[in-house]
Formats: sequence, C-alpha cells, structure tokens
Amino acid sequence: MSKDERALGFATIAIHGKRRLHKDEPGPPVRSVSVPIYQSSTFVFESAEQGARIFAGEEEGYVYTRIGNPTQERLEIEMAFLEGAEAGLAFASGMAAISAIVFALCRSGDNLVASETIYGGTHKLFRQTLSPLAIEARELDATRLDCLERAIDSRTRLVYIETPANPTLQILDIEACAGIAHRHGLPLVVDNTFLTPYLQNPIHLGADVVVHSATKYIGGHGDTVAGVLVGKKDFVGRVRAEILRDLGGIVSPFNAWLLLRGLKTLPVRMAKHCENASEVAQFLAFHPKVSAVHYPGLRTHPQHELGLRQQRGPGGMIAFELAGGREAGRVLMNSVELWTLAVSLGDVDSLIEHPATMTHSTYSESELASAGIPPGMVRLSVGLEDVDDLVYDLKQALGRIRT
Ligand code: LCS
Repeated sequence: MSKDERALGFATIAIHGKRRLHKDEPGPPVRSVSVPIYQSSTFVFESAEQGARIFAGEEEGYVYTRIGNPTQERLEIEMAFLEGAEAGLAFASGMAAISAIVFALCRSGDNLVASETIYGGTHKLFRQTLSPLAIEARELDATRLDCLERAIDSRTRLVYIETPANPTLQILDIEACAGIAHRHGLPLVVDNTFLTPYLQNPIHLGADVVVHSATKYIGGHGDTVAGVLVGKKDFVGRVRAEILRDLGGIVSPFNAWLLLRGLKTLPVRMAKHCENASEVAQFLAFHPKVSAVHYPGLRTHPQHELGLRQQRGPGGMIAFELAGGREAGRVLMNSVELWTLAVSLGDVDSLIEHPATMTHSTYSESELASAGIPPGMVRLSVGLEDVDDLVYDLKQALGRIRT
C-alpha cells in the first residue's frame, strides 16, 4: 500500500478492503471488483508431488474447503484488518467460534471466568455443555473487578466478557478486564457482536481475542449464520489446525461472500442503527408505561461515561422494562405491526423479543435475576426503517396495554 492505512477512514477501508489497499495482497485471477465465490469443495493439485508437498506443509496451497478456501480466507483477512488484529478465522456460527476458543484453551479440570450477562446460547455452552467435560465456567458480575480477579485460580485458562451485554446493554471496562487477565497470564476474550469494529475495537483496549456472531451486524440482512474470531497469528493458526479442521464448523464460501458484501455497508448501517436507536430510546424513556430503558446513549445508563470512553457510538440495541411487567410485555409484542417478533439482531429489519422466555431461556430464574434480566424486560434490535414509523408502531402497541 502506498498510502499510510491509518490515514484512511473506516468506510474507505471497509469498502476497498485490505485486498485493494495493499499492493502485495493477491487479487482474483480475472481482476473482478467483487471477491469471487469459490464454491468448490476441493482444489486441483498440479502433480502428485505437489499434493504431497502441500500435505506435508512444505508448500502453501488450497486443498479442501474445510481446511481453507479463498473466499473464507478473504473474510478472515478483512475482519482481522478492521479489528486491528493479526489474523482471523471464520466459522459456521458465532457459537462455533466461541466453542472453538474454549476447546483450544481448556482441558478437563480447567476453568474459565466469564461475565454472567451474556447471550443465552453462550451461557448454556459454559454452564451446561462444558460441565460433563469437567470444564467449569465461573460466571460473575464483571462490573465488580475485585470479584473477577478473585475468581481466577491456577486452573483458569481464559477470561471471557461480552460488552455491551446481551440483553441488558451492561458495559464492561475492557481495559481493566484485560489488565486483570494479563496480570494472571491469561487471555481476555471479548464478544464484540453488539458493536462491530465500526464502534469498538477491543484489541486496541488490550483484548487478546475478539469474537463475533457475524450473523448479526456483519451480515446485516438477516440471511446468514456465521462467526468470526480474530487475534494473534499463533493463536488463530492453532485454532484453525487443532479445532476448526477437526470439528469442521467452517463457514460456507457463499456465506463468507455475503459477509464480505455486508462489510462494505457496515459503516453506513451502523451509523443509522445508532441514530434510529437513539430516537427510539428517547421516546421510550419519556413514555409513562415504561419503567426503565437500558441504552448506552442515555445519560441514565449506569456505565454511560465508560461507554463514551471505549465505544464510538451507542449501537442499535435497546432493552426496556414495562411498568406492567411481563403481561404488559406480552401484549406489546403481540400488538406491534411493523416490528418483527423474532430473535437474532443486527438486521435491517427492526426486531422485538422477550429475553427471559426466548434468547435467555437457558438461564434459571435465579440466574436471570442475578444477570439483571427481569421477566418484564423486552429487547429491541432497532433496524433501518424510517424511525418515525418505528416510534409510531411502538406508541400504538404501548397504547394497547391496560394499566
Ligand atoms: N454472541 C452474541 C452476543 C450473540 O448475541 C449471539 C447470538 C452469539 C454470540 C451466537 O451467535 P450465532 O451462533 O447465533 O451466530 N445471539 C442471538 C440472539 O440474541 N438472538 O438469537 C441469536
């Protein structure tokens, strides 16, 4: 690259990619502007000798799509570039990426320390699926840094946080958590799904591994399930060789291509998600039937200042509570006409869901209470429709709740 890449803005980098900014990056053979979809399960060897050399690791080359594919690889390089990491690895889902990290770092008898308010699927992996393998997940309130540090012992292998947290939008101090993890020689893993590299770069704040459910804002259109992790070259290489290759949860070339396309509009989409969500949060904050609004952009958010420091925007997710509790939430979700009643998030379509009985139904009642997820909490993923229409629909649905 002739120009200093730091001088270029995020949108320029997201659209052109490392592929077109770095002269030494190989382009597609026919110089297409769009990255080709290499929809091929296997790759031709030039000779039996070359095949043997590639298998022996003496020569580089594509062999088989479970081991590597040019479209997947392009996504991995671009995600690492946008996150400021050395390398990336793409997976069939966010859960495939998260479980790969755990399996790469933990053996039987080991433990991991995690924030307690996380996506319900991650919580299930940590607390239920890992349990028969004798890997213990110690989930705790990671806003209390003293608790986080006390939970670490000689068998701890990683510290895992999600910030902002699904579904409460609680914000954790990435730099402080990294400081504690590093004091104990442990990697800090951050789930950056809610913000994407456009709004937050955990690597710049000391995180060692960043993971995404790329199903969400990276894809952005509700049509793809995928995951990505980024981190140091050695670690990423080890996860590729020891976990992904054997467990096999790779992203398909077509889904990798959809995510590459998603990256090009990520900056404009994220900016608009923030703008729309800020207006919806303001509307809810002043509505008499709403008892609490959890949105990092509101001054009432308990970690508003921390959010301003470590995030470049408040994001598109909102959680709120209704004065009428769970019954009021049920009426609201059945009364909206424009908002789509569905889990997932980060789509162009606005989505509404009920964490306690849907995304976080893997939490017990006491775990929900401890994680700050009351039965009456409703979660919004604010999409890219005209915000007046979104507010109008919420207003009419709130009007159907009997007080
Ligand atoms: N991390 C976060 C923060 C998530 O929200 C999700 C999925 C995952 C990881 C797992 O990614 P996946 O395997 O689904 O690609 N969150 C969902 C949600 O809130 N509703 O449906 C899925």
